[in-house]
Amino acid sequence: SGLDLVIAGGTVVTAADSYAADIGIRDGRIAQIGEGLTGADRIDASGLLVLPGGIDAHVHLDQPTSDGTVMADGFASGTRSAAAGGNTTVLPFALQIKGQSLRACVEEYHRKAAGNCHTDVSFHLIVTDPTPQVLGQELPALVRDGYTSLKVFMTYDDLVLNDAQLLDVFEVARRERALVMVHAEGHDAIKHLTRRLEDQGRTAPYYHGQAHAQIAEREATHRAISHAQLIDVPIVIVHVSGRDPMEQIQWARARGLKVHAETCPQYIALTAEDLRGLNMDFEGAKYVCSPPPRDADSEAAIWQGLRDGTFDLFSSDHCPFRIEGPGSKDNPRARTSFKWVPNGIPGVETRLPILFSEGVSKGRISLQRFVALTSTNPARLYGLYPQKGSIAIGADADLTLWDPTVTRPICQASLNHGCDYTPYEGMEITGWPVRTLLRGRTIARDGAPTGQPQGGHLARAISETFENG
Ligand code: DUC
Ligand code: ZN
Ligand code: ZN
Ligand code: ZN
Repeated sequence: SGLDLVIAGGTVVTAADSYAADIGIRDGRIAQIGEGLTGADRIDASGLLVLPGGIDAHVHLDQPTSDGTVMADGFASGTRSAAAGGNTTVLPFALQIKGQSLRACVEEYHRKAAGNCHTDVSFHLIVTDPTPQVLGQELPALVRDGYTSLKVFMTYDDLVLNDAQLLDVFEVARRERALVMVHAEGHDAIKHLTRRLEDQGRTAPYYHGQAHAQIAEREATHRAISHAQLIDVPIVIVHVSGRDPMEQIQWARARGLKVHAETCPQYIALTAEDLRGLNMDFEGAKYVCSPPPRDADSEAAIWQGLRDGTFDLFSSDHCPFRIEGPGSKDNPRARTSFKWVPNGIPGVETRLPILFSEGVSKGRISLQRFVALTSTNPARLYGLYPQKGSIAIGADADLTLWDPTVTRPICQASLNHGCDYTPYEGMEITGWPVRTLLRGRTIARDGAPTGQPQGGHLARAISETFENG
């Protein structure tokens, strides 16, 4: 048969079904699916699920910050961590610094990634400076080169776009068929609440959660939706934290608008209470991310949305900062106010285990939904399907072998990221990845990365969301 490798005796799981079958791999692609296959090499997958490799469509690696803090993962450690956690592709961001050409920005991130990637990668652009040159020339050219998605921010002093700029970017995105991801939090409302809290001496990390109120997220979500409706362009609302912004997304969908939505592990596994730390102390900084985790009601809403299709995507929003040492969350200014605590938490390695354990093992979502949210939908929405995100003849042999029975806690000591803590320390997880294969080659086993970096950069097609309707 000329197969290089057979994954034998496992249960193949896709977004549509589950069935017992062997998978035959040749030249890094899936060449056969069937019974009794033989090849030069063989992996026994009996008792295991065989999933399309995880695609984490929202990770931050090696991004500079404006305040001297340092991201804890570059492309080497970030993609090692991703591989160990069952992922074969990650989509990090290429962050445009104001004044920088978008092309120069992309080339800089290619240099950072080159030779370091254990998974495949593909960059989303972050547009912070939508000059006529960027909108008229650079963005269209980059979309044609396979950078078919971009992110815009509605908050942060050095990233925020005003409404006029958002509309300008949406217009170009419509014309070029680029998918826009929106960070929807209202900048002025957050700044107002921050000042009030600081005036009252409420400066502990806990108050980050109050400053980044869900109302501000809801308002910005609706504003983004309205602007997208004016321009008639699809958007993705990323890192949706709770019930209020979800209602805006459902409102839009009920009117036939193409508003896609992403949520993240922190909104099902953490709450605002975690930001209290031990006793309103700096320990709470371990959980500071934006939007912040909410309450039990929002968590229930998120689960409902994961089930009913409100959410297309479940991504990590991996944005790691160490909790100790130079460049970490714990810096002198951060001790004076929550507003200086860098926003972000690690999660690329724990995303799949958390959703599997809390979702599939606890009976909240089906295996098919798990695969759709973590691999197939991100591939479809971001122009990687069917090369990625599927188990089908001709697809890349990106596979994750999963043991649904093993139970052990999440533990920082066994993670591969560059961060010095996990916000999920001690969380009991049932169901772990045991082997990750990228184009037929093993890149991780039993939670440990293996071998040299073999990942490459993927030029992406136009998002499927532009194809129909
Ligand atoms: N937005 C993100 O997408 N990640 C981390 C912080 C933020 O504001
Ligand atoms: Zn964001
Ligand atoms: Zn993010
Ligand atoms: Zn531990």
